[in-house]
Amino acid sequence: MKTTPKRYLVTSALPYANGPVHIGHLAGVYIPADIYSRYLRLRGRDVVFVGGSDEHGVPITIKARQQGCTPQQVVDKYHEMIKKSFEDFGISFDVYSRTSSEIHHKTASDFFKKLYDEGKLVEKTSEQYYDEEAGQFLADRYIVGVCPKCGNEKAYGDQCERCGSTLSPTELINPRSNISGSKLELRETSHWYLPLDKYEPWLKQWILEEHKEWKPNVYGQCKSWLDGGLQPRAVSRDLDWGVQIPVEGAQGKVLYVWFDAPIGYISNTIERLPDSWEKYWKSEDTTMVHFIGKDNIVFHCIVFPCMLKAHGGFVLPDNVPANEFLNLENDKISTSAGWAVWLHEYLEEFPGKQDVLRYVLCANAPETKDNNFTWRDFQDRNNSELVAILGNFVNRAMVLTQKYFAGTVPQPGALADIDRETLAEMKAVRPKVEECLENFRFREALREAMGLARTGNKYLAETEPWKTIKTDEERTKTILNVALQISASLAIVMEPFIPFTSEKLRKILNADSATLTWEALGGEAVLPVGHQLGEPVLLFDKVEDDAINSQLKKLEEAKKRRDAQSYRAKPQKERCSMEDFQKMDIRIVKILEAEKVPKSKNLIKMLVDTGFDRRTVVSGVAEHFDPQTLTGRQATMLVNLAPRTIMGVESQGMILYAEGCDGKLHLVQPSGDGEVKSGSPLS
Ligand code: B3M
Ligand code: ZN
Repeated sequence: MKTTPKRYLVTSALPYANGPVHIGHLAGVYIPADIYSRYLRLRGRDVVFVGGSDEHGVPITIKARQQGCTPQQVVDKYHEMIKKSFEDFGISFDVYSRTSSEIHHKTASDFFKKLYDEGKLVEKTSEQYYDEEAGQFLADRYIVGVCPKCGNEKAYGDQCERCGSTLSPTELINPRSNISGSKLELRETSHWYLPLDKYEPWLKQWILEEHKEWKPNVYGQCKSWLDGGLQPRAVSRDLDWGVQIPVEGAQGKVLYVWFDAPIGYISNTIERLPDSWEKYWKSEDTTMVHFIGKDNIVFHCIVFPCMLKAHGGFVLPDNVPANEFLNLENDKISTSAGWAVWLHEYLEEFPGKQDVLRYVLCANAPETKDNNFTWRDFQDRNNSELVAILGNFVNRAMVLTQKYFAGTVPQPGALADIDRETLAEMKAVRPKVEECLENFRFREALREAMGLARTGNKYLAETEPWKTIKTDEERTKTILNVALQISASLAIVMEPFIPFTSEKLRKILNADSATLTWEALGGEAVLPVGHQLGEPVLLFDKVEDDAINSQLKKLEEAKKRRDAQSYRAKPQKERCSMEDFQKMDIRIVKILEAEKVPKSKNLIKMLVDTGFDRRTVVSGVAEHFDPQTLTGRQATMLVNLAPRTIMGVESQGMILYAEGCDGKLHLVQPSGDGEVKSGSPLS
């Protein structure tokens, strides 16, 4: 008798709808969640894979203010954009909805109301900073002031980024609003708190004793939170964007975004399955798994479970396989600094190559530690793994069968040792991949799956059917039969990881997913003898250097913009008198010739037209300019500087340069209407 299939509720963090999604999101959360869900479905399990946009919270209101539109307009724009990116990358959500939906507002509001009515929340009054100009209380992040520890003038209400200290807004000296810039006043306000401290003994038992199998990074973070002792957490905010608090006298207060967002998992399930959602959320035999990034661990392992426990009747997560972070070219991915690879841009630049990114991000997933995405690695993995191993193997098997046996699966004869060994390796793939996937080891699972393509490649290289065909047609039939069975197994095992390729491969093999089932994986006769194959087309193509260089160039430009954003002007020098200034004769000049001073490292010798004479100046700027690019250009020069001899050349004056954000020097030139002639003085 078959056991009842298990039921799975797979959730993936709801991205904030205040910007597009990038490779960090995909690698950390959505690819593993999608692989897992696809795998479960292939195994015939009952799965609901839930996603959606997180549309509340202060950052969205700030973005709306900056862009001069409403928060709803902000989330409408990004929700659509994010949803499309996920669809484009084959993230197979059963539902992708949003927290501004009516059903979510109702679900979250009812959830709060139940806790409130049952006295599970504590009401407390405290003083918080209020920005009169913006007409709102400010979240810690939006308060800036002087750090009491290091004197940094731009420390935030929760942290000083210069010295790293954790702060509270009231510790800041001279606090100001980061929104309006105005001074702040302390005002009394009351909020509802979830008394996490009361749940501490239960959490310790549930996590530290009963979930020792959780990933070490997740378990470790929970342990350190629990060891540090939990405090009550406010679940409401003074804000006009979010889920209204359903209590009389609570006008102008909404649920804290981290209270309503995880309830979004429930609302979205209700939206998709209005009649059967409870089966998933409320029966003990549901396995619930939350896919998240490491910054969300406390909310999913501590806060949300306490909310569910306080409410009662809901299942708790069985596992929270949180990932670490993905860096980009050795730097932290940052939306605000533009240091990211956005999914929609990737698809414009690499159309049809979703699977290449899926493959690279899974092969390199930040499962146990922060990891790094580099464009060179992307190119390498595409060219030397996808093209050279997987694509090449399938193509050889197909093309040879086409050539020798008119594209039909040949009848195998007696098996040689190498055939038996190879088939045994093929058979061993399924249990290995299953074991990895059941335990959230996605990189290793992909490596095992890819191992089958390596096995296939090696098999063809050793059996050389292109040679045997000349002397032994029967042997060739056996070899190609084995190679085609391996290709069929590859189509099956690759489906969770690179589903677009898997589909392409099914077409090439002219076999559908009713034949290529998970149970068939590793089978020796999945493609029956005489089966007519489809047309061989290449699964992957090479990524050329040009494409990679242009991505690197794009990042280089982003870096320049980022440097410009974070540029801080140096403090002013000591004061000088008008007299001091008037001693200096500064003129617009024209550079007539420029060349490097022989044997010097950094000197350029220039002949300049000052308007009243021609003379030689020397500047130590060879690392900033190619001399040729200076010729013919206007510049600014201190003409009455006492001459100096540098490396045997007399310099009669000094050209002035402006320093760019990146430290590079620029000529200072007149701009505006009309011509400024050589010799024109600065005044
Ligand atoms: N939106 C934070 C994040 O994107 C938050 C996740 C909510 S999951 C319920 O990192
Ligand atoms: Zn500081």
